[in-house]
Amino acid sequence: MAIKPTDYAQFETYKEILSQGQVWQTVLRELKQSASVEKILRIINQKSSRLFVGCGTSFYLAEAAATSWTLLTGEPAHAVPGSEILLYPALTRLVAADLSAIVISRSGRTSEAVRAAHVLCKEMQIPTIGITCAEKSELEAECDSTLVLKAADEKSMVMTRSFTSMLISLQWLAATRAGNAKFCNSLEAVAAQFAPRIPSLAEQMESFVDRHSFDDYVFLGQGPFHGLAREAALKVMEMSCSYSQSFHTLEFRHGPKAIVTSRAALTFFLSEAGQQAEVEVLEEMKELGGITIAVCNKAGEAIHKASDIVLELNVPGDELPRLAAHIVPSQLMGFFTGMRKGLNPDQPKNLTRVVVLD
Ligand code: F1P
Repeated sequence: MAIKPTDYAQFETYKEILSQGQVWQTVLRELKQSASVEKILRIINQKSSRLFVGCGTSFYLAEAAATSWTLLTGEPAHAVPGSEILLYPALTRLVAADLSAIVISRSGRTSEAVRAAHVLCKEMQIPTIGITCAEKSELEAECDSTLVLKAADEKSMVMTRSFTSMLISLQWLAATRAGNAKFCNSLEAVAAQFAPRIPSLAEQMESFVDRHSFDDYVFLGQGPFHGLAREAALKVMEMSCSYSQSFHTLEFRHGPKAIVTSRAALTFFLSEAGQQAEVEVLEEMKELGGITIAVCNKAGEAIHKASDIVLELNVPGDELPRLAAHIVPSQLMGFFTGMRKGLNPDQPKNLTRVVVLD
């Protein structure tokens, strides 16, 4: 039985995806008024390099935040999953003297994230802050200070607005650290301008998903878009139980393109910095017979010609402040693909909201 668009509103995941522009505005307003921001920046600034840590979506968020941090501040930053800190502590201990750490967890309860925060903060004496959407969490108890984004919390199992909200908050912190007030204003402008765009992106994606059927999903992005590509692959995997992978865009030529057929959905996160080189890959994959999906701010003729669908954000200004908005079409792809397969994206198979280990 066909589902009417109004019926989607009964799904928490759908409501949370659509709420993103509004929630970002609240999160940014609260950040500006937050009493803890000054302390958090003082802790982060004690050292010269940053380590971002998380699990699952929060790890891909760590990757996007680390690249954003370096681009905004010029400071070295990298990301690892919480498990790396636990299983290979020597890799972090070697560079610990220069590090401050940012541990990310929506729930603040994921065992690997909480234990990683403990090892970093209490055992390695690395200045450590947490970022979460939950109040009074186990994570908070292990960190020197914690930023809590209550407005971004979710009922859903799958992380959508918590991912984007924590990403823009970390970009906001980096820009504040760099004294870049213009960037902070741009984040607010993006939140306001993108909010009314989401329903039309949803309509576009719903109709695309209805008209296609795929065996493989691939997500491609470079620089700050690579973390987004990994998160996009996870969204489609979690919500639709589909086989889904991610690569750096130009890496796709080096072997992975072997899977390209008309049953492979290839999503390109097109940056402005690397667009010419990325569009060349897009054109080649179209030639090979893949179904191509372009996510970009504004598409020119070449992108339209080489794409089966173009999802334009249409938000004026620089690229980095609108980074988070680029993930929304893939969140919608995961949701509609899951619905079309008869799954309930609010209750993904085999998943729990938090992975808590004994
Ligand atoms: C992280 C996470 C989610 C994933 C799954 C289990 O949670 O790995 O990304 O979708 O539901 O939890 P958190 O540490 O950010 O709360």
